[in-house]
Order: sequence, then structure tokens, then C-alpha cells
Amino acid sequence: MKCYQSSNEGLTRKGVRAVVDCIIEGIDFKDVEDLMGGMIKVLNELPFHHIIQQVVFDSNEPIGSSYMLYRFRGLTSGKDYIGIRAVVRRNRVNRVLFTIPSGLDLGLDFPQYRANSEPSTAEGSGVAPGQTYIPNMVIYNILGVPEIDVSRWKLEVEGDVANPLQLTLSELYELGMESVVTDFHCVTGWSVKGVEFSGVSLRKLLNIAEVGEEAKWLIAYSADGYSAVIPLGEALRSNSLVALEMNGEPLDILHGYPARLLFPHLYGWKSVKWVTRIRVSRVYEDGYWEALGYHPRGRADLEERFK
Ligand SMILES: Nc1nc2c(c(=O)[nH]1)N[C@H]1C(S)=C(S)[C@@H](COP(=O)(O)O)O[C@H]1N2
Ligand SMILES: [Mo]
Repeated sequence: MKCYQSSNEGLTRKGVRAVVDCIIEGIDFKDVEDLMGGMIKVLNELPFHHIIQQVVFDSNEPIGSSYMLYRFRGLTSGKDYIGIRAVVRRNRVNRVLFTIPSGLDLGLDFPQYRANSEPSTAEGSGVAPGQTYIPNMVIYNILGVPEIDVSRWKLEVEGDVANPLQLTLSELYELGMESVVTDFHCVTGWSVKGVEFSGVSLRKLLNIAEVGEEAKWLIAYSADGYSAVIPLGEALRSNSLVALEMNGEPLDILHGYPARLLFPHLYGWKSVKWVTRIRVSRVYEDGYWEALGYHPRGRADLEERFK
């Protein structure tokens, strides 16, 4: 078993001190009780097992058509509990995540997860397996809807770049608009056909900023504390956008006004809404969902849902 530890501002805002993500050899199970037994075995190998008095089942949820997420709670003697989430594919668990609440200082020192610094360039079929089409995008705001004063809003591009940028909304419009019509895929299993987004080509923006030769990742931050990590190669695709409009209108507040990112090939969680900062980096860093076990790249056509 190999465990990693992660944390970020978004998780802290949700009252999570750290996530411990354990890759296990693979436990087969036949029912929830059986799975719970497996979770207790995994737990017993971890340094914080002694504070858990009881494990109870919480809920489960399908992620696409071939994964299930099972949630349990590890109850302590106080009111804090450790969240336990098992990522299951066809009745087999390969990954278990523990969310440690802010109230528990366990002095953990697992290493940080480091994705391969050369993201694979594997080609997929272009179609997104395991998805179901629905008419409209479901609106998500896991950390709430931030209040943004657009007259003061700027998009910052910084990190491993020769020309850091700070652009107002009108400066972004002046760079010229491009449109993309694309299917939009959420990792939870829904997709929407033919959504039109318009905005500034991210490739153009990154070229102006002059990305360093050894840069590999882009980490995008939202005004709400949400973040996501994107391999530079995906960010540089011709249809990756800083989107300002959707279906011919300025973005609705709930869809990320004044600006959101759009990566048509990647699952929707990478398309950060209310984006304020794009950091170019040589080093991998988990964003909000990556810290919870989701994939460093997240290509929908290769079904890259989990790490
Ligand atoms: N800031 C922020 N951006 C976000 C999210 C979020 O919760 N907060 N959710 C992501 C997820 S999981 C998806 S599927 C899409 C959904 O886009 P929509 O809310 O515009 O439909 O936004 C992504 N960007
Ligand atoms: Mo999503």
C-alpha cells in the first residue's frame, strides 16, 4: 500500500485539514458489509487507526457507468469524523481516501503525490465512454458563488513565464475572440452536446506570456478557492479557451462570469469558473478534485476519471 497526502485552500475552506490517498493492491467484495470489512483492514495499517472507534456506511454514488464511490465515516470519540471514500471499479477497490477534518491534528507525514512530469500523449477515440447525454449543463459551485467586482477583476498569468500578465476584462476582449462548439463532459457521468463557448485562445495567452521551456503544468485558481491542474500540452490545444461567452451571451454568473476556462477534451472539473489566476509550473500540484483522487489529466475520451 502506498499513501500520499494533499491539501489546498479549497479543502481548507471545506474544513478539511488533509486528504490521505492510499493506493491498495485491490480488494474484491460482494456487498457493502464486505467492503466495510476491507476498509477496516486498510485503516488498521494507517497511523491514525487508533482514534477511530467505529466505521459506518454513509452513501454511494456512480461516477460514470463503470465506477462507484462508496462513502463511510470513521467515528472518533469526539464530534469529528474521518471521511473514508473507496473508489470502486467492477467490485474491486484500488484506492481509498481519508479526509482528515481541521479539528484533528494527527501530525501526518505521508509524501505528496507527484504526477509523472511528462503527461502521456496517448490518443483516444474522441468519444467519451461511460457518459449519458442530458439537455443542459448542471451548475456546480462546490465552494459557493464568489462575489466579483468586474471593474477590479483581473486575470493573472504567472509562474514559469518570461512575461507575467495581468489583464482586465476589456484587455482580454481586445486580444480577439474565438469560438468553439463542443460536447461538455462531467466526470460524474453527464454530458451535454454542442455547447458554444467564445473567448480568448489560451494558447495565444500563454504565447504572449512566454512559457518557460521546462514548464509542464498549469494550475488555475478561482476567486472562490477552487483550483485545478492541467497538463501544459492540453492547455496549448487550439480549442482551449479563457471563455467569456456561452451560447452567444456573456457567461451567466453561475457559469463563471466574467471568465472561466474551457478544455473540451478534459472532464469539466478542469474548466475552472470565476478564474483569476493561472500559474505555469514545472512541478505538479493537486487542485481541489485531484486532491480527492481525481486524475491529473482527466481526458474524457480515455476515461481518465481517477488517478
Ligand atoms: N470555481 C469552480 N469551478 C468549477 C466547479 C466549481 O465547483 N467551482 N465545478 C466544475 C465541474 S465539476 C464542472 S462539471 C463544471 C460545470 O460547469 P457549469 O457549472 O458551468 O455547468 O464546472 C467546473 N468548474
Ligand atoms: Mo463535474
